[in-house]
Amino acid sequence: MSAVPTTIVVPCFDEVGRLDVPALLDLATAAEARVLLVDDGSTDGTTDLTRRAARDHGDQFDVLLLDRNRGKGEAVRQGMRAAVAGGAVVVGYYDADLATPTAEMARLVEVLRADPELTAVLGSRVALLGHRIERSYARHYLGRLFATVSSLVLGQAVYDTQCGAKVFRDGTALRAALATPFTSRWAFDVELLGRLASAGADGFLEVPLTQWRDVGGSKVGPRAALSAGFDLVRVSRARSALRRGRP
Ligand SMILES: Nc1nc2c(ncn2[C@@H]2O[C@H](COP(=O)(O)OP(=O)(O)OP(=O)(O)O)[C@@H](O)[C@H]2O)c(=O)[nH]1
Ligand SMILES: [Mg+2]
Repeated sequence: MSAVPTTIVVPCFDEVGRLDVPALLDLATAAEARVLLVDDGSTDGTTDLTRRAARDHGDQFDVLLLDRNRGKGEAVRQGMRAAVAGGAVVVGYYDADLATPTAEMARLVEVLRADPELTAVLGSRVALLGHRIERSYARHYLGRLFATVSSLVLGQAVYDTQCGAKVFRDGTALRAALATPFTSRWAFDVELLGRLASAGADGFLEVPLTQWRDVGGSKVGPRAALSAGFDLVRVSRARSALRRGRP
């Protein structure tokens, strides 16, 4: 284990078909971190799987069970709060589908650990020459649109708000940002970045991933994409209200 206590939160909702325990063990080893599996009210056997993983590999895995499905944002928030309350100084989140390779997530953790000035390191899916970013055109362009509007909402340029691989440093800003539930279910990454900035955090860095691939079995369909759009409007309104000094 690294000298810097580190936890990677993995939100899991009905992931019995995709949750790869050996790969997550590799991640824990490579990132010198504990992996906190947050079971988001699963009904498909994920609960048994995560419990067994934590029992068999208690030196690397923990499990947090939410009583009912709360959505990815709340699962991540609860997991990150539990991690920092348990002493983690570096805390990240990572999608259970392994769309980001474990070695890439471990690299993001290393980048944050190596530079005390950094508060957040975000994986970014940029299709650069020599990188393998395998994403359908539809998802790519929807993602570009979402990120462009998000950048306007946040008032700073972010290339990829939605990548499910991000790492943060504990501090007053992070604790403030995680204190209350996000108002949006799908745009919570944007809301988290906005809250951190409002709490005075700086030191954000996007790191282009060298590999990323779309993994089948996503539960995010067209309806969710539409809700994410409405969520952004909500986040934008909440940020304006904050600037005007109203709750
Ligand atoms: N969709 C969904 N995911 C959840 C929920 N709660 C936790 N998760 C976790 O969030 C992560 C992302 O889920 P995916 O279905 O891959 O969705 P995504 O990566 O945002 O979208 P894709 O780009 O379509 O893969 C996984 O680790 C899920 O298990 C929930 O209520 N709904
Ligand atoms: Mg995914």
